[in-house]
Amino acid sequence: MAEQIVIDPERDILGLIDVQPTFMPGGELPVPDGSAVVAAINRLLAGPFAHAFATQDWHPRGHLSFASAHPGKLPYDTIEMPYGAQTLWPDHAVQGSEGAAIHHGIDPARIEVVVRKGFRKTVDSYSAFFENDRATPTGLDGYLRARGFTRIFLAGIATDFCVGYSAEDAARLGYSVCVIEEACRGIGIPLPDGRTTLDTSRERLTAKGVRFISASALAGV
Ligand code: VGL
Ligand code: ZN
Repeated sequence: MAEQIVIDPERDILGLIDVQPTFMPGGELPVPDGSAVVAAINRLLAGPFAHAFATQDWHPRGHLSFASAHPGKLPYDTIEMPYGAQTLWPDHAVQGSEGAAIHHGIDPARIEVVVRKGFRKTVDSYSAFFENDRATPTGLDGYLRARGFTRIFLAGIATDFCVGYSAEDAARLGYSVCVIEEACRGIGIPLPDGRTTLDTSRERLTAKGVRFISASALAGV
């Protein structure tokens, strides 16, 4: 039998990244099959994890990651910001909008903290830990450390953006990190070399020690 991972309920936490209707079919920045994460996540929440955190992408109107804020630019174009390259997006996850809520189908019982990100108009924030300047903290690291968590299991949207950057930062901060494949969906922007952002993010993360696992590897799911 394949390796089974046994969850330690007091040291392991499930992180739900941007499980928001804005990123699902019918939303403003729809990720293919994005709604499928809801059922997969509820199975994890009903299973071995005792604790979960969630993130919410939470942008003010006119956020500088929106293509609409840059005349002549289109969604998925790239521009240079003071902190580096920034992909431009359709307007999405606007503070207080229905699409920015955590999907109402997610069982909220075990979500003990919600971290909002991307609320500064001039800086985007993909990661649950740092804004896209890779330096401004969201506070989540302090929270998780104070609670004694050492291993983070990630689920949500988008595998190649907010889940990926969260995983990378978590590994850099010293956590052991697993991405649960069935509980994530990605965008997959085509790149000039024929690969997509899903290919490059997986490669980058694997090199940093992040593991991509199946939910079936978790004992008790
Ligand atoms: C995301 C693009 C823009 C994500 C958020 O949740 O992956 N992607 N904002
Ligand atoms: Zn966003």
